[in-house]
Amino acid sequence: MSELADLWAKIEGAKDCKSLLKKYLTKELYEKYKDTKTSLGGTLADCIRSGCLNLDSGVGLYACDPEAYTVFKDLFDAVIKDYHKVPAVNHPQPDFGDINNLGFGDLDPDGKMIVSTRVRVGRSHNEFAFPPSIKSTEQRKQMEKNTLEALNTLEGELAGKYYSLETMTKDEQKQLIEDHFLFKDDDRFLRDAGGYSFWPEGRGIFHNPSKTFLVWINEEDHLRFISMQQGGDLATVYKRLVNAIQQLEKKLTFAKKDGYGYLTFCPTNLGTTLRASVHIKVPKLAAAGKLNALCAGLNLQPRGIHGEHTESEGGIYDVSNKRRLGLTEIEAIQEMRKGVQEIMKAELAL
Ligand code: CIR
Repeated sequence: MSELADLWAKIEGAKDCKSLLKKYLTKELYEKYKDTKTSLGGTLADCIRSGCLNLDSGVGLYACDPEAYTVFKDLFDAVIKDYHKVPAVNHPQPDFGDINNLGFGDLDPDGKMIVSTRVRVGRSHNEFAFPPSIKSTEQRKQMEKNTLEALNTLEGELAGKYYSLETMTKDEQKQLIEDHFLFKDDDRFLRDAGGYSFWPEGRGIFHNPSKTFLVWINEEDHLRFISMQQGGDLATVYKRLVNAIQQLEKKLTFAKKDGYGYLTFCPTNLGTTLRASVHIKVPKLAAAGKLNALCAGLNLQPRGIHGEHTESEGGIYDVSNKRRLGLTEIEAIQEMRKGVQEIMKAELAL
C-alpha cells in the first residue's frame, strides 16, 4: 500500500475523529487529489500526514508549500471557511493603517493591569517549501541565509544579533530560555508534519539588544516576526512590527495570494497571520468565571500565560485577537484594542 493510501485508510476508518480534515476529506476529494503534485513536489500525503497520524487533531491539515492552497484548493477552502468561520475565502488586501496616526497609545498608562504587550505575524518565503516537502538541509540553510542577509540590513532599534540553534553557546541558550524566547521540538502535530526534520539545522532566533523585536527562523513558519515590551503601549509595539515588516519586504518576497492574504504553513494562521496579545491581570473576572464568555463576545481568545492549553497564574491571562482572516491588519489590531479596553472596564467594575 502506498503511504497516501495508508494515511487515507487511517482517517477514513477513524469513527471518533472530529478534525476538520476528517470532515472535509471526502472519498471524492481524495480521488481528485491523490496523484496531484505542486511544482515543488508537494503531495496530498504531505498535507494530511499529521492529521492522519494524530486523529485527535482539531484541524489536521497543513500546507506542503505555498502552492498547496491553489493546487489542493477544494480541501483547503473547506477547512479554511470552517475554521475561520467565513462564508467565503475572500481576505482583503493587507492594510496596516496609518501607523503615525493610530488614534490610540498606551492602553494602561497607569501600569495597573497590563503586564506586557506582544504582536506577531508569520511570513513565508515564496520560493521555498514548507516542512513536509522540504527535502534537504541545503534548502533550510539557504532560507536561513537569505533571511539573515535581509535581517542584517535592519537599522536603529530593529538591528540585532542572530543566535543559531546549531551554534549557540550554553549561556546564550540559558538566557533565551529565561527570556521565553527559545522554541522547542515538542509538538507532536508539528513533528508529524515534518516540522522538526533536520532539527536543529537552519533554525534560530534573531533579536535586538532591548529584546523588543524578535524573529524566529524556521520554527513552525519560515519566519515569525515578534514585537513586544513590558506594559500596555500597543501603539509602539504595533508600529515597531509594521516598520520591520515594511523594511524586510524590500529585501524578501513573502508568499501571498489574492483572497487568502499572507500564506502560512498551518491554515489556521492564514490571512493577516497576526496575533496581538496582552498579559493582563484580571483576577476578579477570572474568579467570577466571567472571562471566557466576555472574551467570546469580543472576538478575543484567553489563554494561560505559558501558551495555548496552559493554566493561568495569579489571575494573569494572555488575551489576544481571535480573527486572523477576512479583516485587515489594522482592523484586527483595533478589534483587539477595543476588546482589551472592555475587559479592563469590566474588571474595574467588579
Ligand atoms: C491540529 O490540527 O490540532 C494541529 N495541527 C494544530 C492546529 C493549530 N495550529 C497551530 O498550532 N498552528
